[in-house]
Amino acid sequence: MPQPGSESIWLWIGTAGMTLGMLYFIGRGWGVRDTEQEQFYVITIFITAIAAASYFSMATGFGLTEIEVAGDTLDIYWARYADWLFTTPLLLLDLALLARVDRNTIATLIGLDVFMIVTGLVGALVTESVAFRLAWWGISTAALLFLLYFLVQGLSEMADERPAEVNSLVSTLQGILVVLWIAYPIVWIVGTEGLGYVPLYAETAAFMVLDLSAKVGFGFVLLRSRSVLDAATDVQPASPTAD
Ligand code: RET
Repeated sequence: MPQPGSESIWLWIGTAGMTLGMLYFIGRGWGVRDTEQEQFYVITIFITAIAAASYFSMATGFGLTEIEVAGDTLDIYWARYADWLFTTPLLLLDLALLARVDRNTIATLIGLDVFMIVTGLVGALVTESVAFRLAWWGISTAALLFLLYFLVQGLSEMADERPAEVNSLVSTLQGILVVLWIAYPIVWIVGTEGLGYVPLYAETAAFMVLDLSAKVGFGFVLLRSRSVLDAATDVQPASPTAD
């Protein structure tokens, strides 16, 4: 089994950050009794738990493999994709449930998301040629762009029907998600999986910062305000004259 190099420092920081995030969300969710609110805690706790396990597997070398491409040896952290395969649909579900988007939109988003991660993994593991790797990156990035388009469109359709403070939380989370998710294919293409402009050490640091922001940062913003979650899970549709 190949062992991580000096980049393991970032993987250990990732393990610690995800674990602390998970414990924080467990602590915050402890007293919550409302079943609809509980689902946001359960989803967000699972997101950080899966990521903590994935980071631990990468830091200890289990989540790492080596491949040969055009005479070069590449270190591929495959465990990232295993993590993302489960956690990115859960992140979308968090946001979709908050905005109460319809089932078809949720299914479309999750379908595109799984397609994006699986084609990204294929791109990372292809050994025949660099051109084929880049082609898979293009396929995966196309899926991401469709996903973001349907997300923004689906959320804006729901916007009018939700209380104002819920709308504002949804749009903050949407902004965080769009900006962070677009950075992933950029790090991949400039990093060791793609064109190799950025070494593995810096790439691992960049993914760690992105992962912590997209999971712990996102979860923190989502679960920070009880009153907004109360409004989001209120069965009464909001009316502008209610108070
Ligand atoms: C890959 C491969 C290259 C093309 C694209 C990718 C997109 C990855 C994304 C990952 C998001 C991860 C999150 C993790 C949370 O911690 C797979 C790098 C488009 C969008 C949000």
